[in-house]
Amino acid sequence: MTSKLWKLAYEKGSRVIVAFDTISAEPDLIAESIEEYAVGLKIGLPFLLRWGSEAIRNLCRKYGESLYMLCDMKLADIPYVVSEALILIKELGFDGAIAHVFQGGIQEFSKLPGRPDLFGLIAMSHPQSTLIDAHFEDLLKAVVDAGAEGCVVPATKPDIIRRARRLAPGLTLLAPGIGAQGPQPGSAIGAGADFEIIGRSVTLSEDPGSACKAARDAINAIIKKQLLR
Ligand code: BMP
Repeated sequence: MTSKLWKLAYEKGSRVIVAFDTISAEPDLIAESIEEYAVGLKIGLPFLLRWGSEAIRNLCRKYGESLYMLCDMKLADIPYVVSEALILIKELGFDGAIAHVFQGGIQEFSKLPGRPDLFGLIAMSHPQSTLIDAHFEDLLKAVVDAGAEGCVVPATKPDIIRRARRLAPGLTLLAPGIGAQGPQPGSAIGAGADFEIIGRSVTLSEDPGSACKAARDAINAIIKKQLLR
């Protein structure tokens, strides 16, 4: 799976997934401005609580062809509840979902028929995530063994990205933490990630379209350099 994500990435020449958590304007306005430059849209819990599930359904309906729709509610529950949530996530129109791995049970909910693409979170970008980071190799193994499509790796910790890339060459690696959390666009791809997740530096920018385009171009310059190497 993840074929839609990769297909759109090649068609649009973009590895940018924009995170909608806190946004500075109507969702539709921002989605429209980044549609051309981003490959996907990641919707988080603050967005759901502020705008509601109908707004999400509308975004999926309107942008679901041109953008890969990724649901990020940080699922971390018993496999039965995660499975229920994954069914509803798919019904809303999402292509993929992020789930935590540390709670155990990914082997079970990854078997759910008709589920969205699954990205297991194996380490986090904030400095305090020491407990989860200490176990990232075990968590990565659980993701691979479960047959999930990919995992979330921290852009702020390139050594973890490099190690994950080496240990799991076939997984799609999504890296959040670009921009507002420090790292420059392109740095996570340079370390081995496949996609960069960018939130505030696009969504709170005065011109989200230009900010997204600039990130896309910076990432593409790094990819070009890698190809020429
Ligand atoms: P921002 O670029 O505004 O920091 O947003 C980053 C996004 O990536 C947020 O949606 C956040 O939930 C997510 N994220 C993260 O920042 N670090 C992680 O380790 C995992 C995430 O999913």
